[in-house]
Amino acid sequence: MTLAVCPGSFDPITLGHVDVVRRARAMFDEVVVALAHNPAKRYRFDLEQRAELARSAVGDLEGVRVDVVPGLLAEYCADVGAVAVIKGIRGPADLDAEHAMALMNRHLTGVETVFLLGDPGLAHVASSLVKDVARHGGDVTDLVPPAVATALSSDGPSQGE
Ligand code: COD
Repeated sequence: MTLAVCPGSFDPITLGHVDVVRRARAMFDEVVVALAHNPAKRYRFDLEQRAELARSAVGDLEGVRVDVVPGLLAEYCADVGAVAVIKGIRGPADLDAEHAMALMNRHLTGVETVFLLGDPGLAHVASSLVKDVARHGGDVTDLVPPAVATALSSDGPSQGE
């Protein structure tokens, strides 16, 4: 049984994230969509909201579950017996940011990172841009799962990034 972890902020989960999760599931027996803390971000949705939106997006996928990382991602991966961290790469900027994290995670516990090139048709889909479009009244229904589109349209004033 092989288990992989797809970590992220998921603030909120987008169709770009879901595409990576689906493709990871095609390669591993089990996939955990793992909400972890990124200290560089201020979240619009709190942890429970982000987890709930992620569950609504991937809950129907067999072998996929949602969990919360309480601390270091590398330690979480060791605890759950993950063979790999999966990261989606939209372009060079993503790879640049992910490179050091992958090396650090391997340094910490030996966990390897597998990079999946994002679907080019979803390369423009970023949680931050989706929030900005929704904040200004734009249509995000073809960028995010339905529950996320609803949450973005009914959500209160933004707390920033
Ligand atoms: N297509 C393909 N991939 C995509 C797309 C898309 N349209 N959109 C996003 N992605 C990818 C991103 O490139 C990233 O790989 C992943 O999806 C998650 O993205 P985000 O933005 O939701 O999440 P991040 O980048 O904020 O997540 C950072 C973590 C929370 C994973 C990181 O900070 C972390 O590991 N924190 C835990 C504490 C820790 O261990 N720190 C030490 C790290 S070395």
